[in-house]
Amino acid sequence: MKAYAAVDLGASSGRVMVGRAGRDSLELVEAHRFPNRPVRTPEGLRWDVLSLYAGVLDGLKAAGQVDSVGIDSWAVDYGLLDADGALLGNPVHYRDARTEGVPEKVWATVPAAELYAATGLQYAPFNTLYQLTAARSSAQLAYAKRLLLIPDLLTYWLTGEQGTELTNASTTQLIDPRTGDWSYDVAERLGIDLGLFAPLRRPGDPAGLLRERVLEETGLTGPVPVTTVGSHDTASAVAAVPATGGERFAYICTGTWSLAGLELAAPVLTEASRAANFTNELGLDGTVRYLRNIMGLWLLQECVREWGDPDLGELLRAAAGVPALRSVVDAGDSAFLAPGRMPERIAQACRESGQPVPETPAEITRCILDSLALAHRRAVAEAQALADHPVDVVHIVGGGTRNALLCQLTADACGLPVVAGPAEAAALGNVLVQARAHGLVGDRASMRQLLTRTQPLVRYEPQGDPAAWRAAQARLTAR
Ligand code: LFR
Repeated sequence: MKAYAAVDLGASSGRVMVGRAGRDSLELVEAHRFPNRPVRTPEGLRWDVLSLYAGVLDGLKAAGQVDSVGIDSWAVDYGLLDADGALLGNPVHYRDARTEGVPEKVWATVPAAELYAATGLQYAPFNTLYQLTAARSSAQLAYAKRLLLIPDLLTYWLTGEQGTELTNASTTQLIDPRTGDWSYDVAERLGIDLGLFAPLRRPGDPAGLLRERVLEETGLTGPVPVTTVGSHDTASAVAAVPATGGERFAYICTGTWSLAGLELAAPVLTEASRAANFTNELGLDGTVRYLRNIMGLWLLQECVREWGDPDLGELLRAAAGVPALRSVVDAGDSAFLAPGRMPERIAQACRESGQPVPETPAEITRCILDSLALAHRRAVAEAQALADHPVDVVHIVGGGTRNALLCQLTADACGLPVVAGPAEAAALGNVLVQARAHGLVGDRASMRQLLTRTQPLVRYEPQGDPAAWRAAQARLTAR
């Protein structure tokens, strides 16, 4: 048995988990969880990356002696370093408003269709490419000698070594998904200096050893290697989809976001795929994560925050009692991206589309869950059609697996069986890639077999009237 520390940073909390893996066993224990509280400064919304780093150090201390450490987090965001390697300012949060109006400027130089053909990335205002364009004339960027994506920044602080992990780099919109290398032409036309990025590294590559100071701080005995994992949390989560061999599956990684799609051998770069706003992010072993970003449980998290944090279990029970599909909103709409006033914005969207306006927290919660299930249905159906890749089952992984109502509604909406679990997919994917790098598990398929043998999974069969979902979908698309 070996022990691996998986640092997994989400939009609202970070955690350090210890995974113990053997040839036929895999268990995960939480060593430390800490809040991730973005700060609204006079300049805009920022990540408190120092408090995250402190949380990582506390977590490693709580984890105790481990054989390796791996880090994953949300995508697209980065820190800039000066010539001495010191951080220039707090990393900007992807929900910050600085990219408003920027995509249009980018498309004036590289038309959106060309950008998609070259990078395969969905349109999302927060893609690193748009963030860098928004920052073009900032003093920070002028002084910057290095750009490190969030997990790479923390790895650098832990080990002193710099790199750019590929699965996360693929969310910058500066990578060609066919080659897994930089999209030199796009960068050049947009005046983005690729020299800012450290050399690419891949999941499984060594990322240095914990520095002396870190060993002192955490009480660990060196040498402790840091291993590159799928540092984009969604890449790690997809690696931990417990698909059985030969199964044709779609996946939905649920949490703050719902990322719904397929694991493919090659990107889909067609115009139809661009129009449907599917993304081709890179996964483990040269795979493509062909998926759509759906607003996810963010919609509910924001409402719950507004309602003063009521008991979630009770809220979900009450929502289960509300009549189904009375009103739905487009959970893929980036109008819901920014924080604040979420119940009001959802009510407004229902009002504008001539549907009954949900009023109580239970009604709004039901509206959100129905809308999410509907968005899941649409993404799963469209991904299959666009990639010509039919599936028989939908795997739900991540925090949303704890929401039984959402899982059942997703099965009903998709008209397919849903297998839910594991909840801590990103951390498990992180652990498994470390275990693989150290020779403990074999290929991707055997990683997944280990998950199916060791993790509790719940199966939901589709129920109810498929016509009701078709009608709700038609109501949304008619507008
Ligand atoms: C999920 C996620 C998504 C990415 C979004 C923003 O945590 O990583 O995959 O699109 O956050 O970075």
